[in-house]
Amino acid sequence: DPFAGDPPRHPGLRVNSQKPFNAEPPAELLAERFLTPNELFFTQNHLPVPAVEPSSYRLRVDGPGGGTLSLSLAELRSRFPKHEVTATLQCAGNRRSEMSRVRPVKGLPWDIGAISTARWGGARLRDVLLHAGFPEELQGEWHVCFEGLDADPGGAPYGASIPYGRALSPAADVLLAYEMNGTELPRDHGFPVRVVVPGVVGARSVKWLRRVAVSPDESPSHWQQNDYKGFSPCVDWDTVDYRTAPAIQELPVQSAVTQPRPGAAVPPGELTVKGYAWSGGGREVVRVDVSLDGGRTWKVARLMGDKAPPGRAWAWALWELTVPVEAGTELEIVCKAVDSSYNVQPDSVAPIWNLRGVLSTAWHRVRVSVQD
Ligand SMILES: Nc1nc2c(c(=O)[nH]1)N[C@H]1C(S)=C(S)[C@@H](COP(=O)(O)O)O[C@H]1N2
Ligand SMILES: [Mo]
Repeated sequence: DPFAGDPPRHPGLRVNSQKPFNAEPPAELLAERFLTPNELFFTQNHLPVPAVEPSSYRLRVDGPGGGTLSLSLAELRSRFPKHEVTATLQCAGNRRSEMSRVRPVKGLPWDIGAISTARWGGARLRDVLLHAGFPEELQGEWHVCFEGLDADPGGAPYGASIPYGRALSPAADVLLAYEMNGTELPRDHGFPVRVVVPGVVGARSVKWLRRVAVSPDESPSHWQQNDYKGFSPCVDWDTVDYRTAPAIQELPVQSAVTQPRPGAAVPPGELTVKGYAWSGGGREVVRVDVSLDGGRTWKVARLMGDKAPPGRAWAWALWELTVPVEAGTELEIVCKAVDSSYNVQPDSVAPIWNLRGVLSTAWHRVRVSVQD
């Protein structure tokens, strides 16, 4: 069993697949803390978790002149200043289960929890690339490609890439992280070193990082080329051509209600609705609108959390709204967020349906009844 060496996990997680391990925190707990505790942070593994001996770990960085830089964990920690960033990671498949209710899609049935937030600590990718001899800027199209230590049975590693400009930009805060919420990275989250690309789809934040290379082409990995792309609702598995769509990088604006849960019976009196909202590319969430009547009338939720520097809102906003509710009524709670570019979420799922069930960002709807 290639998964026999996987680490133990928290029993409270909602498991979408055991081998490879894919799990999300229960929705009620998701927005209880601004920083998701490590053992509840959602996990998406495509392959078995590699066992890494920290003392023999080396990160290989292919330099510009054909040479390679090899860094031990101790060197990564000591040669580069430690930089800390609070960032939310979201899988492109978050909320996929709502999309499959419109029409079946291929992929794990994530509920609203394929998203979590941590304080990451590590070396800036920028500092490591500059140290390896790369320049601040390169003319033309270049990509920074990452490979993980996890590989499929044919030996192909997990891989992904990001544009060179993002990797080098001091304002983009891309990390080679070795700490998560003040402790070493847990095995499920990439021990000993992972990439963290704030504001970008989780798939590019490569875990168990073994190699960094700069290339005129995007990563040749299956997950860069033939997955994690969006298509029109008219495209099906007979007609899809993955070469025609760009790889997902920055994600669109997203929000969801974490409390109450669908189908709940809530007591009359004061009801507190809670949730999260986040947008990609460092775009701050500027407002969350909440409706209790399916979207006919709206109220503005209270946003919680610290204000981020402009264009660097990497972490989610948690929000709350307390409203009076009457016994015997049925509520259809809806939330929708607005980001700093005034991007909004689409009102329904069908027009954004896609065969892989990614980018599921329609208004989140939760039906509850008010009962004594
Ligand atoms: N090496 C490696 N990195 C990986 C993955 C993987 O399977 N292998 N999964 C990716 C995907 S699709 C996501 S959404 C994030 C999830 O990170 P997490 O498990 O720490 O939440 O890791 C990304 N990095
Ligand atoms: Mo993902």
